Amino acid sequence: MSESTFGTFVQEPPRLGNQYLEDRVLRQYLSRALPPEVLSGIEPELGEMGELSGGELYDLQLADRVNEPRLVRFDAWGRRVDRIEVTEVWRRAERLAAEAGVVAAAYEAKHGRFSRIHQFALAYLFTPSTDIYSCPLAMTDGAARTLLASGNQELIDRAVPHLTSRDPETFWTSGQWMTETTGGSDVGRSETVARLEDGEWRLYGRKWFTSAAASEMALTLARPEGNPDGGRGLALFYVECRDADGIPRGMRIQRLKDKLGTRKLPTAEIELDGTPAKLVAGTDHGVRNIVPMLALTRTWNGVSALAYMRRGLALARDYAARRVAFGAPLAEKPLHVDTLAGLQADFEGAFHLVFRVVDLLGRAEAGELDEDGERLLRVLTPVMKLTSARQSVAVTSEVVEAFGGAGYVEDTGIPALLRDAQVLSIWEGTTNVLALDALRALGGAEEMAAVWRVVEEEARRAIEGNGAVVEGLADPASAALAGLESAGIWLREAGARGSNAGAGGADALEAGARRFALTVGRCLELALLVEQARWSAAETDDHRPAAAARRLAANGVDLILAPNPDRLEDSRALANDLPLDRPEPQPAE
Ligand code: MFK
Repeated sequence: MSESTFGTFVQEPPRLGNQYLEDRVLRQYLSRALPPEVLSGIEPELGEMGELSGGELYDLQLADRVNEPRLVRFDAWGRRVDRIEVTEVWRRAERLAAEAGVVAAAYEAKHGRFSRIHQFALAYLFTPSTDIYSCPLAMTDGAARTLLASGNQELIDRAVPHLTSRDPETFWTSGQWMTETTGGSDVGRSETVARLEDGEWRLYGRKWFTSAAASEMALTLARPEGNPDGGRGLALFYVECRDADGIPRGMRIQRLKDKLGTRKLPTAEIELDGTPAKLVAGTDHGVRNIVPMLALTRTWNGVSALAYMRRGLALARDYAARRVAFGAPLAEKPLHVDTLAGLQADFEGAFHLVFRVVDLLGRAEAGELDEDGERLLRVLTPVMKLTSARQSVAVTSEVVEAFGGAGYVEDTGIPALLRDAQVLSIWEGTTNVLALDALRALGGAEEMAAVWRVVEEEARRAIEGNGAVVEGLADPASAALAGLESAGIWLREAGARGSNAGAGGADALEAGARRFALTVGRCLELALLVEQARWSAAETDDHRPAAAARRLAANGVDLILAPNPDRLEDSRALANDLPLDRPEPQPAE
């Protein structure tokens, strides 16, 4: 049979090179943020990780695409084993993560206050080619930090050397079991109880979303019998999940979740039925005691949000150079160019906000952050997490579209980017819960002004820097400051009304929290991008960060709508589709 002469065109797929060497944004940031001797010390590792990420690991990821983790409940002879079999990428990722020190680098602290930048640069390169293996690593990092903060020497000696090991044979990952059927956000409603039986704590309850359920240990919350309701009545517990034969200790894995994305990540429902556990830090205040873990996992979330944006844009950019339509490569088509430029600007802004938090975290851990720095880190952590996560979902959605129909087809590997990014705005606190956390971080009426001053000073520091003027940065700089000013006005006015809960003031404060937090996030992104743009223009004669700043300003950074009590009524009517009273006639101006 002769070959068909129809349909002979075959599109070349997008390709990736060394993901460190090709990443201008990361490399320029590191050149600015790190002393030259630190940069030259870590560059070989970053180059190796970049090579793996764009080469062998990426190929393996595509080849392993259809495999998913499996729960094996029984062995051949009927013994309940509840074993989770993970995918080939995960097995490779676990060894690589240990050997490359993707968690360990932060705890070895070879580079002092720059150690977190070192670690998270590795994590950022590792993440997009390892099928969300960053999830167990994030929780592992968070567990190590939480145990260290607890001062519980027995548990520190027992677990931290495993969590921070570079030896794959001794490396452990940790779970973080918080979510129950009663609430993923309102953790204080947890129903799991802890009973002291023969001098040992045992847990009884059901954990409804336990990510990376194949981990060796977990930190979890349970209510010691007799404790009051709410988060204060919970205690933080340490659990070693399996015995020497690999059988779960006093628990059953009921099933793995069938999720929209992160399908390589075994997320389980676990029934705790007498699980042996140890108290980490007293018999109450469990929510407060797990906070160090949340701060770390939220930072990992931001870094992962960047990693997904960067991977999507790298693929879309390469594809645009190969794909011809209407007589020219997409890379030459003005509308496609305009679309990619808008996405790149959002990515660059997010990059600098996330890495500013990483930088502050490293300084805090090295004991080099003053009180204002601590305030800034506290408030920027939720702001960074929620802003970058929303951007990652938006950017990866556009990346799918940038491939046309091919982006919608599974075996290109593109749809998984969007599906996996979608979780980033949900787990570790949804956008709305984190917006409320940002308000919590701003403190009560007295403290608010002091914390807000620190946020404004951060923007001014970034924008004004050494005072060097760079052509073309005046407009983005004023857009960032004007947006923050409008956020500050909102905060003062809504904050004042918020203290008057009887007049619906508290509702108005809560209703505006998301717009407020996103405005703060985007304005700080722009200010920090201006800072990078000034440095890049002066030190490397590279004017692309300045172009990104101009474009981010044009994308829009101010989402505040003037606080207006009537809007609450509008929202209630719209959200619940309820009748709305005719508005009172407004007096003529
Ligand atoms: C790739 C990246 C991977 C990331 C890993 C993904 C793994 C996925 C696993 C999960 O998703 S685990 C589930 C994650 N769940 C959450 O993040 C819960 C979201 N909900 C919240 O964050 C709520 O705001 C919270 C549970 C904290 C509310 O609980 P409560 O009991 O109503 O808290 P409350 O009373 O407001 O605060 C208790 C204490 O903690 C207070 O301190 P005090 O006791 O001293 O007064 C708070 O100030 C403090 N606190 C709360 N949040 C804080 C905080 N302190 C510092 N930072 C925070 N963020």
